Amino acid sequence: MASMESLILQLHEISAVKFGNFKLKSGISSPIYIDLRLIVSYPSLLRQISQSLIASLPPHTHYNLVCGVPYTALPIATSISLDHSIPMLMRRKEVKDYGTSKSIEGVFDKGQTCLIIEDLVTSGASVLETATPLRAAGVNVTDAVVVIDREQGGRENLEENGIQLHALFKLSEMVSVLRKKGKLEEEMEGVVMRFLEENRKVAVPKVEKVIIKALGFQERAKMTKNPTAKKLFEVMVKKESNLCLAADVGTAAELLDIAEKVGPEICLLKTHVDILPDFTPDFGSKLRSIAEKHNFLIFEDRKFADIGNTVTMQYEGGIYRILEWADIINAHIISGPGIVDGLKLKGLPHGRGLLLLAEMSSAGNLAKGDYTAAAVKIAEDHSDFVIGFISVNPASWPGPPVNPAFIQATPGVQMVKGGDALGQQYNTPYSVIYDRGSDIIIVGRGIIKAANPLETAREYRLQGWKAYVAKCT
Ligand code: S5P
Repeated sequence: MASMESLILQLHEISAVKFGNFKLKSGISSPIYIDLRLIVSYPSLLRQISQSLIASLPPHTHYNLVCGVPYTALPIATSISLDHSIPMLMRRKEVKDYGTSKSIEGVFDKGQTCLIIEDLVTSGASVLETATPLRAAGVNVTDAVVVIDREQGGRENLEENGIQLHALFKLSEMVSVLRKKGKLEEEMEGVVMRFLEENRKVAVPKVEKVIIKALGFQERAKMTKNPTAKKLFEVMVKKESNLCLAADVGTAAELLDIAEKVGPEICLLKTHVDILPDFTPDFGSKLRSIAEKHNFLIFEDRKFADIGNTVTMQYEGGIYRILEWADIINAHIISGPGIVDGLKLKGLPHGRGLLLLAEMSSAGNLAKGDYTAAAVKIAEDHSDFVIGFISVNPASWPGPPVNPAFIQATPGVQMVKGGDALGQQYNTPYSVIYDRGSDIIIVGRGIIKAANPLETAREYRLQGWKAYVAKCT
């Protein structure tokens, strides 16, 4: 197998790497230009690159099809296909309205997994342009392999869309090899490295929201770093339920009673433990045994809002000892990221998860715009502990799509749109899940005030699940 150094030198030798001032597809000017189209004229190098690409994949990488991003990667994909006897697919570049079968050439079955081959990744947009019609046709796309990673956000953008990027080498590695071998002046090396530093992140086009919507809970369970989030995704799939019951009843006894009744229908049970006049220290263990029996998780809607140091005590101590029994808690971000650090200090060692209030359901609330964006940023910075958001309309959030590892849970849900006398606003399960892009419906009075809570919970579960399934197909 050719070494990375040898490949880089050969690419330099054929002038596939140039230094100067160039305009890239993404619109930015670059002091370095890489043109791998040239490798079709050097069959030995083409073969060495193709073989090295496959050798660079982690051993567990699963795929039974390959597809090159047109046009530069087509010969590379062909070479891989021939060398490894892996069937190839081709995406037609000319077909703009993806989703029609005509955009993919080749034979495949739904559920097969396709490895995307690309020459160069900047923002990751080209890989996504190929992944989108493949996914729309029912082919899984989990990995992409690329000759050169320009290190400008492509890896992160692809990861957010459920694609792991593998690169033969990074642009910075290429530059330092060329410098070491005397092929690049020190000054130019500095210019290129500065450019890389200044252009770390290139945003990806918005169209990819479509992919996120289509991603199922099963796939998303694999993307999260948090064990509680993983479990929640798995419970949802197993029980075909994205229903969270807001168990806002008058006493602990009633709460345990409704948890026992409605347990089979829900993935999550939300408590406000401080409203229970008959709370006793064994409440947590009683609720946990019901949760284990019916396979749901427990979410204490404590809405922590203080500074980091205070919330550590509120989370662990007092009479409620929330840390002991609640799988999930939530917090406002009004006090800044320190609140997450504080809660994480206690929660992470127990494998617990945190939802951030990115939006609220009540009329006239202030959680919008920059505040919502700040919640997303804090969540990204703490994705080991933050498992998602309390949100109302995540589909309308500006900026790049939110990482699908995050779970969106939405309160203010009833069978008919409306509200209560104190500012609560309701949307229907279908609109919350399908139109507004949420994952979980949080339903309180819609169920607990119903004549038959069990039957009503079942109805909410079916409606919520139907909307989720519709969104994935
Ligand atoms: O913005 C919010 C956030 C939450 S967690 N709006 C909300 O209504 N909630 C909670 O969801 C609220 O505290 C209550 O427990 C539940 C909604 O209850 P319902 O009876 O209106 O369905």
